[in-house]
Amino acid sequence: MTVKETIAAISTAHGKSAIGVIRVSGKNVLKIIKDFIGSELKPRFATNVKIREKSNALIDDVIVIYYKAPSSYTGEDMLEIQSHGNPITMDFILEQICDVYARLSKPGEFTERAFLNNKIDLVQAEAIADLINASHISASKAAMITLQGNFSKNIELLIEEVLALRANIEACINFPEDDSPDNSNKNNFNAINSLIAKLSKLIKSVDNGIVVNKTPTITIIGKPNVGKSSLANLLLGEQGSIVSSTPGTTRDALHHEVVLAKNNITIIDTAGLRKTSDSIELQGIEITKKSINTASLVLYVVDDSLGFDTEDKALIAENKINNYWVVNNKIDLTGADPTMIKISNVNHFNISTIQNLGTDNLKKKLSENSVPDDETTGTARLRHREHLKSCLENLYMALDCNNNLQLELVAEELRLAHVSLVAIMGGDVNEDLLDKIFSDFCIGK
Ligand SMILES: Nc1nc2c(ncn2[C@@H]2O[C@H](COP(=O)(O)OP(=O)(O)OP(=O)(O)O)[C@@H](O)[C@H]2O)c(=O)[nH]1
Ligand SMILES: [Mg+2]
Repeated sequence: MTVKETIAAISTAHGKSAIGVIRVSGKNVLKIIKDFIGSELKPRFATNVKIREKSNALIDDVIVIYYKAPSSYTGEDMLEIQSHGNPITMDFILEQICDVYARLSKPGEFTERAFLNNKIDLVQAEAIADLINASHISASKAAMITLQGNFSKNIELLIEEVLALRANIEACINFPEDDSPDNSNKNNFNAINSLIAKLSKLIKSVDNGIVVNKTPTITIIGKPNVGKSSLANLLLGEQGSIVSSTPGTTRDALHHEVVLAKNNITIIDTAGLRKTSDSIELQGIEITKKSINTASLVLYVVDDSLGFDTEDKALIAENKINNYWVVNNKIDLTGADPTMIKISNVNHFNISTIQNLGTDNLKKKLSENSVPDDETTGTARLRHREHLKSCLENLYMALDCNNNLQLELVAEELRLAHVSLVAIMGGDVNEDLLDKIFSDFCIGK
């Protein structure tokens, strides 16, 4: 365990609340308990104490808990002060601590210490951030699965297998006279192939883990003036986008954070798509295309009085939009029924944003379908995928070299495969990567 400077932070969100938590970690914790708290603390027991300033004036009546190293979140001595949740009181207590015993922590520094003190691996540290940032309950359940170490366990098993195979092959290179049957070309082939199969399966679950970890994004597109912004506002529940009868009102992509059936979702209202030579509109259309690429679902809005025509069909095909629903808006003008039907596996909704017709249908279906519900594989990140992909490439290379009876090269490819797997867990991690990962955390975590 490494002992470093003592750090302190307010771990609860800023603002007034019933209770707020101030956290301290490091070698000065015992000194803080003795001099500042002024009371003996039994580890892991909640103790009610009074916090006073130097002049002895009473500042707050709090609960304190001491976590003795290494049985703490960071692996160091830690202190948690549960004060009344007034930011002024909390800042005052924090200042008193930081004046003498500690410095303010950086974002994610408590978790970084947990990682550096081997309490958790890097995948688990990332899962803690995923848990805090989860935008829906499936994402938080998935983050918990990864935090429990399921994904790490799979990587560890792969590392063990790669190491065992490497050891066999290195032995065969160094002692060729020992013609052990374990090192036959066919056995190597089978072992590498089995690793490839396991890795490919893991990459699939990582893909799933990346999707569940992302905030679902619904991008609204369609021709000008069809009611895209009106639909965005309806889902948002307030006027987030300007609505006007002038075609081409929305020019940028407007991101709205919406809560749909207790899930946080991003709605992107766009300039839409259409054939034009106007340079500003062209820029808007480029932004629309980017928003289509990041969407988990596209809502293609049509003015029902004009109908879904060949141009709409062409725009969808040209932009390779696969996961989309059609929304026929303005049915108050056509008298169409506010129904939903499926045509060639695509949902078509008839609605009127102005008269609120069919909109509950659409909202209900969006709530049910816009959030991925397969949390079983845990959360994952692109970083994991990249390492697994390069590991897979090395294994395929190892297979080739094994077919060509180039054992030294097989050993080298397996070494590289091993390096990629270790990197996922945070082995040989450099400071830049640590900074990048932990700077995404909140202060006090
Ligand atoms: N009759 C009727 N008019 C509507 C409905 N929804 C929107 N509109 C009107 O259609 C016009 C365009 O609406 P917007 O929501 O600005 O359409 P848009 O697709 O965002 O338009 P651009 O941003 O210009 O591409 C406005 O005058 C709206 O009041 C509807 O359900 N029925
Ligand atoms: Mg608009």
